[in-house]
Amino acid sequence: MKTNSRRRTASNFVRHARRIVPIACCLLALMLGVNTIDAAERSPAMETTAQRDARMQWWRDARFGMFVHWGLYSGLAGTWNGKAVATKGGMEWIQQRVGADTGTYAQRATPLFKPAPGFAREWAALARAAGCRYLVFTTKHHDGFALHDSKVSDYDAGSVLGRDLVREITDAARAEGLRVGFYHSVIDWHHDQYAYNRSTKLPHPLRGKPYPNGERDHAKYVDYLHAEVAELASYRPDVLWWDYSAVDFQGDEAWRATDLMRAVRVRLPRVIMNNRLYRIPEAGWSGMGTTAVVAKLDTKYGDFLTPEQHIPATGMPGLDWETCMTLNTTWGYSEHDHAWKSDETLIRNLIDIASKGGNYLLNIGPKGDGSVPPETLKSFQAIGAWMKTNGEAIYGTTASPFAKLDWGRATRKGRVIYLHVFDWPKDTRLVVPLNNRITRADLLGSRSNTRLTVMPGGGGVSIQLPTISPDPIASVIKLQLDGEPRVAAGPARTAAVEK
Ligand code: JFZ
Repeated sequence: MKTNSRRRTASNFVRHARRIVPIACCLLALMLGVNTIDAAERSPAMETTAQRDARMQWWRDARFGMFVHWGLYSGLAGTWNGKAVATKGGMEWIQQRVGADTGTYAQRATPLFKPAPGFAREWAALARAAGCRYLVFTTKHHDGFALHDSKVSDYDAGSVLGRDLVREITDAARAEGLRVGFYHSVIDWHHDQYAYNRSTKLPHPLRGKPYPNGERDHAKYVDYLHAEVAELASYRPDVLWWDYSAVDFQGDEAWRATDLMRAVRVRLPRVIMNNRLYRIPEAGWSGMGTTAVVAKLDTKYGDFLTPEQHIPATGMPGLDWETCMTLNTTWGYSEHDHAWKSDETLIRNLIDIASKGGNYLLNIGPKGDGSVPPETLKSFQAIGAWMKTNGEAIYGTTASPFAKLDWGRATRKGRVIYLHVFDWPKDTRLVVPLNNRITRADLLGSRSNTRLTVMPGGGGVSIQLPTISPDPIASVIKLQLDGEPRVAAGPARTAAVEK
């Protein structure tokens, strides 16, 4: 809801002091050789590796987060004029898909967006039960509808519903012990100064068409975006998940990105931000499209890379990355999309990502009333059941020391290696290419763990397994090593036996 901001008058003294004091402090700090500059003023370039590691620690340990796409589009559920817009693809784009202007879209969508009381507690409880350590949700998607109570917009939950949904979701997540991230779209299909024709690649319902209101002053939109983000910073999110830029419209030109990121960092020195205000190779992008990701990131462009709907084949050694993925094929709820991934796919994806040193941000698309579709509940509960037994093989782990294992994946925690067995060996002997002495081996189980026997053999060590695997999706063996893992070259294989 908009209010008139009071004009403040600053005396000359205050204005001068504002300029001189920070400069004087910096000079003094440099002269004394002491680091008195507040962490908040640091650019990522000034951060030491130790400081960065400390800031990233919780996120790296978490490994698994819940993504939520929810907004005006959720009530429409992929349906327009009583017909399915599509059975596949992102229905949070429905306004663009049907080419509707904001007025028409809002008129249809608003009556269907009816968040039930306490809806957010269901999301948070589900995230926690699934073993997620953080929740990232859409504070504003491309349609421009903001979920908080904004003073700079009337197209927001405060104005339309008399509610602050960002507050409700953030509080519910924190009550479950989850960290909170804000997905915020810098693309905006509602704002009347957003100059959509400056990109031929970013989506807009009117792209290619003349501006209905004459020339647009994009700088005004950017001011609005910055003001909106300043409002959101007061909720103290742990993550800002920007979305997104194009090769022909990105960074400072499109969003005054350097200022935007700096403003957030000054307010929230420990915030973690993604790389989507940019679309250049230095920020991890090789072009447009969801798979155009390069393993490169100068941290001034963001803290982590964001491969979308895919898992990088070999991970991205030395970099922080997070694969975001849908459960079916849409981010926002669609009643027409039934292409749900199996529990096996979801759990093995989580393991595969952890074995490559990344995070999994798995999306749910609640309905217009905030309720979670039953298929989604089932999937997250299945992941939760697996995590309850095997979570220690995910949280706080780092990438596998092995290039490839024929039967599954591995994760590591110092001198402990977790083997995630996808294909249980028929001869009940699992060969692991390690030259270490194994001081202890346990098969993780839902009731109790089982001690296993390990012998040298097969070009490494050979573990004697029970005939039946405890979990057909993935059973985990915990190996305690005598020291740092020493990977064996493995038995020589000919092309004929390579699978
Ligand atoms: C973006 C959004 O458009 C989408 O709705 C969802 O929020 C997802 C997580 O992020 O998806 C993209 C981003 C970039 C491209 C395509 C889809 N791209 O570069 O082609």
